Amino acid sequence: MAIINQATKELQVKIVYYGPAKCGKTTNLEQVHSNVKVASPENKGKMVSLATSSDRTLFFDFLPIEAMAIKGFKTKFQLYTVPGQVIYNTTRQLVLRGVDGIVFVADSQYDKMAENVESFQNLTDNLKSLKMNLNDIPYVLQYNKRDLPNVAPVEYMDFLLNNREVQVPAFTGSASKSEGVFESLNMITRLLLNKFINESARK
Ligand SMILES: Nc1nc2c(ncn2[C@@H]2O[C@H](COP(=O)(O)OP(=O)(O)OP(=O)(O)O)[C@@H](O)[C@H]2O)c(=O)[nH]1
Ligand SMILES: [Mg+2]
Repeated sequence: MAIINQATKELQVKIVYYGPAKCGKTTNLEQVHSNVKVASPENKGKMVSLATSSDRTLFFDFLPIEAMAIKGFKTKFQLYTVPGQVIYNTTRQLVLRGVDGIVFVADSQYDKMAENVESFQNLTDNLKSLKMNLNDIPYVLQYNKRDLPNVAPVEYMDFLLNNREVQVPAFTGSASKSEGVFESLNMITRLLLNKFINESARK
């Protein structure tokens, strides 16, 4: 649930990057952190990462971004990644708490399809355990690592990961070259802000 502070006119939104181990979630946040354009430098938050020595996320990465004012509200996006390694499921559940929007990052390499599907299933299971449902949460898909030679066709990845009743926006990307990173982030923020505007219009 987005945090709306009527007193300070602030809207705080939590976006979680989810996906299997080494699919490129941390890389997405690093690219956003290096390339995001903000009105003034103090609007650019510090990126906090808790990683093992081999750069695997141990707990999560966190990057706050202050964005434009909308309907008189200052919007603050908090970007988080989960640790993709299967063993860290409790941490994934913790990071998912209070999530508003999700960028599901999939690894496009053919031999990662089973891990992608497993991670997507793990996402829906973890949301269920938090009494949330993916149908109610805006999310986008990012088919990452398209620069590698052994990638699966987009249609096949759509078939595996974007086969729910309502199809969601899916982007191809190479996060390490910053491709697809802002396309995914812009779309999820647009979906979230539309939801906020629609909900506040109904009140
Ligand atoms: N070739 C290629 N490599 C990438 C791409 N995106 C990320 N990588 C590399 O993949 C490796 C894993 O990336 P991370 O961003 O650490 O992956 P992660 O999803 O955060 O992994 P966990 O924290 O273990 O869940 C790193 O060596 C990245 O440089 C990409 O688009 N293409
Ligand atoms: Mg990581």
